[in-house]
Amino acid sequence: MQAWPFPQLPKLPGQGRNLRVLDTAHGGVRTLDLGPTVRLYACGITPYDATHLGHAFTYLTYDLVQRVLRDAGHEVRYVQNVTDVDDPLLERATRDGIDWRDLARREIDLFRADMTALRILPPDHYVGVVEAVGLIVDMVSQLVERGAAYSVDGDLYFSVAAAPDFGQVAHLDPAQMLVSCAEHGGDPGRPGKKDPLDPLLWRAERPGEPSWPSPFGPGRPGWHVECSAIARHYLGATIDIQGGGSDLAFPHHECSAAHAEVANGARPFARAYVHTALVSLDGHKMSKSRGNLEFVSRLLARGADPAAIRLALLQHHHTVEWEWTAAAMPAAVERLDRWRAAVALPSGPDFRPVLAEVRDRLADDLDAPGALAAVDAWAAAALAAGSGSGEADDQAPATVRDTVDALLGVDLGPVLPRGT
Ligand code: 5CA
Ligand code: ZN
Repeated sequence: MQAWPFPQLPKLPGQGRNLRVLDTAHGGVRTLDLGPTVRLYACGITPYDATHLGHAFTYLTYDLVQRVLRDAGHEVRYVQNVTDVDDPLLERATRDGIDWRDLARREIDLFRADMTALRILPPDHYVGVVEAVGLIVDMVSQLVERGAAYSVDGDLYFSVAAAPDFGQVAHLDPAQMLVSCAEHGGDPGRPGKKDPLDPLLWRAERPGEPSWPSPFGPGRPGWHVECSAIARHYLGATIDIQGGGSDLAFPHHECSAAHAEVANGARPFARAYVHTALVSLDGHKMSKSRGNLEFVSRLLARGADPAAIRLALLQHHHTVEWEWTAAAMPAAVERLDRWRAAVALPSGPDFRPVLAEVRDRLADDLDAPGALAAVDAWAAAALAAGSGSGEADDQAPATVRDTVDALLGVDLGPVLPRGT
């Protein structure tokens, strides 16, 4: 399906550093060993409700990853899926009395509009499960051939015992795995399974549910295998970075990796697993199922500047959980005003230290708060000096504006013609 438009990306002087990032599977921050082309996969939305700020924070993480990688001279191939058929989507459509396809279409359109407003770099391939059923059936068939699948009353399950590295993504102990499995769409208590953790690969047709033909009978894909199959088709058997919110580490990324590794015969599935910490509201993780949400579209409808929403998110490190509060927007607007005023000056302090610092901060595990502090310091110095500083550089405002645009994705507005 169609993604959303690619925003402008100014070219900056010089080149950025290699990315160091917290890799969940490795258990620490490390410099990624990347080739000229980096293959990135981020798990996309289940389109049954509008984009909340938690989703936006997660997609901002992979936007920053791409900006840092591109600035360091890499080409990025980026794929994102859409879980456009799954239990929560079907349940919501039934509850609201609308067709599940119409619900998905409406929410995907809204997501695209939100991503465009926030200037999130789009994927090269934006792929819905419905359009990828053939790829998914191929992967499930291979898992069946490899003896890694079995049937429980017609539903196909993957045997985690077939995956030697199962557990190496999230590093949970067995009791934690069971809890997390039950909380995230698994069915550890279902009788007839070989291991309570075995995930569903193919769900046999139920009355009133959408289904597709397959060699294992009509039905629909299980959740985890959609990402393994889509990633393999568009990026190959081994990818560089698998991303998503930290709620996806287990069981989703663990199981997607296990499916891919057994089907492809290549380990590991992803060289690094980058997870975004969850955003809360009213003391709980923002979630569609709980309903404690603040939507990007609602903020925009109330007249919020999308650049200010982006700044409000950038104020947080992607590995630290945080809570959205009403104070976030006024603070971001105030910062945005300061930055806009500073880049509108005819000259300002040398741009090189701030460019170097923003690059270094972002390459160091996407330290967005550190990058904001560097721009704050430059803007404060520029505004304090006004236009009369003897040390001032008349290229600085434009280059800082480009730095903030290219690396942080924040649009500070057009360059004012000289003399205005
Ligand atoms: N379609 C699946 C992935 S294949 C899914 O998890 N969809 S989702 O709509 O529930 O979430 C979309 C993305 O937003 C996921 O990466 C998820 O981890 C992330 N996410 C969900 N809630 C939050 C939150 N409160 N804070 C940060 N990220 C979140
Ligand atoms: Zn996924």
